[in-house]
Amino acid sequence: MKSFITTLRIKTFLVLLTGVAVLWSCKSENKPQIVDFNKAVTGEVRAILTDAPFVPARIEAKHNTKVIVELEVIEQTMRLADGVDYTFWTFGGKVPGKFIRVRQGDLVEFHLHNHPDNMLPHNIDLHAVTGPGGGAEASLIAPGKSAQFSFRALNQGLYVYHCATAPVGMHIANGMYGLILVEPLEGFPPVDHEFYVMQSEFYTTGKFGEKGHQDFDMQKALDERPDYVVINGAVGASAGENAMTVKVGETVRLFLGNGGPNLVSSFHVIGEIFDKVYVEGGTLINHDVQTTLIPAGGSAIAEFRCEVPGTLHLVDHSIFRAFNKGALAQIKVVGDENHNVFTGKEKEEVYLPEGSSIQSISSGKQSSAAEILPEKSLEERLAAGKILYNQNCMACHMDHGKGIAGTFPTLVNSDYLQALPDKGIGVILNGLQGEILVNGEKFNNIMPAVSLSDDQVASILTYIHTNFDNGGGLVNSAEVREWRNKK
Ligand code: HEC
Ligand SMILES: [Cu+2]
Repeated sequence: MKSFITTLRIKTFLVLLTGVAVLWSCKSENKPQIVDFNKAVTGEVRAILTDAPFVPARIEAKHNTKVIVELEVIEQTMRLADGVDYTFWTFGGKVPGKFIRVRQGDLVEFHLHNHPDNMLPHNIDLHAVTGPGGGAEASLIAPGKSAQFSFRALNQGLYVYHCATAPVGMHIANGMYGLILVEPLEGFPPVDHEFYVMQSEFYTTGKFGEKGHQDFDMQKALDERPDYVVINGAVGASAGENAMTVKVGETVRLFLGNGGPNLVSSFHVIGEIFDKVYVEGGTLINHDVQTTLIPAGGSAIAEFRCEVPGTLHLVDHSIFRAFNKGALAQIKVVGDENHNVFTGKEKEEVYLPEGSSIQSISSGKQSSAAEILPEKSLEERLAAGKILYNQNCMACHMDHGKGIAGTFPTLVNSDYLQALPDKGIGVILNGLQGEILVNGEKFNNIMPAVSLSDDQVASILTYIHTNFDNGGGLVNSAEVREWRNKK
């Protein structure tokens, strides 16, 4: 009896082992081609294409089919940022280009149209294509022409497509990229929302924010020094009024792409953790990810559930790109608070350990307070004051003295500052604490004393009074010296 059971166990074990081996061989390096491309597809559908941040619904047929894609290249001038225009070259009239959705095994009949008003020839290289140039040679056309080619979507994945007409870099830099999703025939698991989010850079003759029409700057592109790094084609394209919206408790799948042409994106969502990431847009799934890398000409798929309300910021965590070059989008999550997940600020209070008083910050390049320098002209004080402000004050009072509501008072047209008989010398040298009223807004916080020389205080105050709309006026170091001596 015992030996019978043992034999049975061994047999079961062997059967299991064979099963594992079969599975293993499917997963191994030489993954067999699971699409039988000699088998004809049945029926046909016309692909519905969408502009970012929207994603087309999946094709519902149970079997592989012929998917007809019609994509039109349009060269046109559009908004890059407020007051900034750019002549974009587009797949479908927007940047990024239209989102295309097919299934693994589908036959894609692709029609590329080059609008007759365009100036240049264009084509398309889809990374989802198995074939020369991803279709580039097969689709190269002059303005006023159409080209057709077909391909079988052999591999599952989220793929970038782009123009590959010489100079390739320039066609991509001007906006010619988008995403094509090849999903498994049975589809991805259902989620509440799917969004299309694609990063890219623009190289403009003018600096970031410089008004008017901007042209492409080849030298900046060669140097890989973009003025704009944007999500969905323009600064704020999917933020503010155009933010994506979802409800608390809903699940989100982001189809992420990076058109480049040069930079790699460290994609992060401030306030969320990706439950799942399809690494590089392929079939490998990673879990519990904070930041996922999206190569130029590559992709990723990220999924998460929104547990609490608030605004999520989608950024390239190469963070100057997000806050200074435009690489920021938003998802607004609306619904009820869940304090079991996140409480919000429970309280804020002054932190002054016993025996301590207002701290002082000493400036790095401090010249001795006693040192008497010759007085400077207004221009010299403004130039020096700007640099000193940025080093010593901007961290709290923000760029151009804007302040932060409720925490750091504004220095712009400040009635509090203008009413100070010492022009603000005391605030800088002594610090400030206790309740104050600035332009009608109450603050009760602590400003540490900033240790600076007479000359430096004079320059900062001259700058703040003149450039931040406080009535102007030169402050001399003699006044600061006098203030110190009186004390
Ligand atoms: C660590 C943060 C911090 C730094 C650095 C800082 N401040 Fe302040 N500042 C504050 C806070 C907080 C207040 C409000 C204090 C209160 O509530 O009583 C304030 C108040 C002021 C005020 C009066 C209110 C107003 O808006 O007119 C002036 C003027 C001022 N700061 C100037 C400066 C200047 C100039 C510098 C740089 C030399 C500087 N501050 C650096 C935090 C800071
Ligand atoms: Cu092109």
